Amino acid sequence: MSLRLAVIGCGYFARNHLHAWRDLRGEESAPEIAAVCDWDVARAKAIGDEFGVPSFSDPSAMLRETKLDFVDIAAGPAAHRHLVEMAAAHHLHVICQKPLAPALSDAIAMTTACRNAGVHLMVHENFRWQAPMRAMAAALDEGALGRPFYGRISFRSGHDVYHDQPYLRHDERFIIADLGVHLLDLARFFMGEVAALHCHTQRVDPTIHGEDVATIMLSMRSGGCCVVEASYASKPLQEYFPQTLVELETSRGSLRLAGDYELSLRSGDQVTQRRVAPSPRPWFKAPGAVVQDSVIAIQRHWLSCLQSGRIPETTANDNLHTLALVDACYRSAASGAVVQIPEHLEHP
Ligand code: NAD
Ligand code: 89V
Repeated sequence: MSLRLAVIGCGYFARNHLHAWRDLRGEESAPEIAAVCDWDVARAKAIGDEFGVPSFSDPSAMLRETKLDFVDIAAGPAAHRHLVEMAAAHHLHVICQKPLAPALSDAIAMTTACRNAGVHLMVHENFRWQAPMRAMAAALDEGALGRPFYGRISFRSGHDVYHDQPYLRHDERFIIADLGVHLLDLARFFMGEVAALHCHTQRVDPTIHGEDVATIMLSMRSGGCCVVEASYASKPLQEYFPQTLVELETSRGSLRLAGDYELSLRSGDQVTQRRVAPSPRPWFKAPGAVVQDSVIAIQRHWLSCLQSGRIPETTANDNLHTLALVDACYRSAASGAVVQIPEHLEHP
């Protein structure tokens, strides 16, 4: 069955969504892009013309006038709550970009609105869908490596991220809210839930408003620990933007994802190495291939869940645990204290 969707928000990242939906048309799920919408009329029209679909500048008019199964929200975080609640009022399922909302309380309200409307709400949390991350998770799932007791998840770059995303210069909460959210999700993906954390932040570039460096130490409920590092102020010897580097030590081995997708695995005394690079597509733009490829993977997952009735991996409900960590990081950075993470989130 082909599912009809509309993309709301036609800015920098939406192009990846649209290309991925278009490529997925060739697969069994065969989604149909029914419309696009951006309150910037020219932007909506340009992207609508490019992808051969009707464009709207008013989301509510689009939802009234278009037959849809779900909405794909690629607008900025400040618009997410309003748009998600509008889609839920039209009884439409929603996939929404990260961060789900600027504040945890908004994310909780959105989760509740979708649950009450009986629709699925999944967060477009794509880093865990990067090809090398799936390969690492598959190696852990095989069981021979045992459980991870130490992790290091590192994204340190000097790339000019402000060129494509100028709004990041103005965010009071910057690198943890925008990029850390991906890395904290990866930490949960590989190592489970967090019991406590400590976070140190810096603003190295004085011309931006928020923090551009964060170093986070997570104490996991399993007893393990994980260091999460994010920096846009680094001048690394080798620039790997937008690759995330990962090291995991487990009870019976170790895994290391180095630059250029080089994945090394030690299991017992055996060491193996392979390259897990994304498969190229004509619309990928260097150096973003690994991220663009993960957009296809997460959108494929969403379609397959909607069609089969399976629960997606990063439901809004699941993502509240990641957002609670984002919130805790800012509290820890402000106070200097270790912040305990409650096992159960208090929400209606
Ligand atoms: P952008 O500013 O380039 O584009 C957002 C667009 O949404 C703009 O064109 C704006 O006019 C439109 N918009 C905002 N509110 C709207 C509303 N209420 N109705 C209709 N249109 C509206 O931003 P971007 O860089 O494309 O980022 C969009 C989202 O994608 C953000 O949440 C960002 O964090 C996320 N993002 C995710 C990744 C990833 O890898 N997952 C990468 C980059 C950006
Ligand atoms: O994935 C993102 O959210 C992007 C980037 C990796 C550049 O920070 O904003």
